[in-house]
Amino acid sequence: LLLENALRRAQERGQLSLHYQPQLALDADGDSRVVGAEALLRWQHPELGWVSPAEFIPIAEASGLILPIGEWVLQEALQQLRRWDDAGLPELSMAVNLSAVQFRHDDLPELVERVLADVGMPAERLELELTEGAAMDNPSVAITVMNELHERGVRLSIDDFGTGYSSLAYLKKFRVSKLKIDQSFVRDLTDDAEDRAIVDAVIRMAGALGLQTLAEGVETDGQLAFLRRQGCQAVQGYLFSRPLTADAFAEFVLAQT
Ligand code: G
Ligand code: G
Ligand code: MN
Ligand code: NA
Repeated sequence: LLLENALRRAQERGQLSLHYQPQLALDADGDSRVVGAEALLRWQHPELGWVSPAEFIPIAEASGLILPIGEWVLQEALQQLRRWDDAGLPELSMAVNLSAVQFRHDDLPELVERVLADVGMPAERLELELTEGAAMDNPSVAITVMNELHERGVRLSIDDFGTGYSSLAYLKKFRVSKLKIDQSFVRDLTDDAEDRAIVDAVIRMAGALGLQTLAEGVETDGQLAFLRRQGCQAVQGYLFSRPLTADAFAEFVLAQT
């Protein structure tokens, strides 16, 4: 409860911020280039220091605070995208994490449309990340919401893919454009034949269903080489960069070109 009250004040006191982790496309010629950012929420409390999202997101969800916080995240991330455009960065996409609570909320498609319009950002530049749990919670509602977001031009990806209990039957019905392969499958890729088999199967299945794949938690050249060979389209991880402040992210992107 103490943490909940602190979190309630965090937003108005400017203790929340976003960090951005580069997402890179793997080109056919063996190159990689930054094509997007994932916005990751950070909370710096004056006494507690940095509070981990793993700790405060569940509190934000249980208390309903995730709705105003989530709206702030969406707005801030899209405004940042505009600032990067103005600073001459290439046209990037912005990935924003959605919690199940936000996804279930009636207003989500209208809210997303309104924030995009306020910031003046085309819907195609935004990608919303949803976990399997959030989608499978109520699959028929999920399908409706996904369709409404799709009609507005917003893309959806399934986050932490393979760790939840999404049924393959639903994957066919869900309007998603990308599977983010969970870092738990990527971590031991070079020594674990089973993880290699799983990642290979996910990439092939995604290809057959017309979905993109992005592997998370890529930390080594060996992992990258395997992913590239299997046809994974995009990667994210410490091998390239940790989540960065907005300014550091801009420097990172400008340094590669
Ligand atoms: O950045 P880090 O690894 O500490 O993030 C931990 C978890 O918090 C991840 O599962 C991530 O998806 C989640 N998370 C980070 N930012 C947000 C956000 O803005 N909204 C929601 N719902 N979850 C977030
Ligand atoms: O659940 P979600 O994928 O949204 O959360 C991503 C989390 O993974 C972030 O907290 C981010 O800091 C973390 N992360 C990103 N890249 C790596 C990586 O290469 N290795 C590890 N261990 N964690 C990573
Ligand atoms: Mn994510
Ligand atoms: Na993830």
